[in-house]
Amino acid sequence: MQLELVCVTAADNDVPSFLYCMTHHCEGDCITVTDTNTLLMPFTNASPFDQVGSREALVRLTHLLANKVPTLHVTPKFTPTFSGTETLTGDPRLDAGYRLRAGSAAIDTGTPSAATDDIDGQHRPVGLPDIGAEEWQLTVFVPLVLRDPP
Ligand SMILES: [Ca+2]
Repeated sequence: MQLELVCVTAADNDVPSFLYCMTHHCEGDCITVTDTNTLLMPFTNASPFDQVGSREALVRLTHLLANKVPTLHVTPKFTPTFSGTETLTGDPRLDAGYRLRAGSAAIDTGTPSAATDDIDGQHRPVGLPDIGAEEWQLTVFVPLVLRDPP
């Protein structure tokens, strides 16, 4: 079984874990989880991995931004193979709508991925890829004054 997650934002959920994997439910002998540019906050742990039988798990994490996630992986019965782990910490500075704000640790800290649009349907990346569902874009409001001609 293959599970690929790209540019996910998971925040303020009322559950302790983002992703629970149990190889007992896999077809075949292995589960492969590829997780790229994911933003998590807060969770007790990011990914518990459990096993029944002799099946194996491969976990590829690339550019995970974890904020208030004290334990990334819990492996109660076996040790999956982790590769490409590149975990970042920092404040994602999400607003009430879970959008990135200026100064976010997620801005320009991701890696190129298959995602070509963000959650708002806007093209991504802008500059370097961002972590999470949204690609932050600087918005400048310019005052407009209209007058009647003299
Ligand atoms: Ca960017």
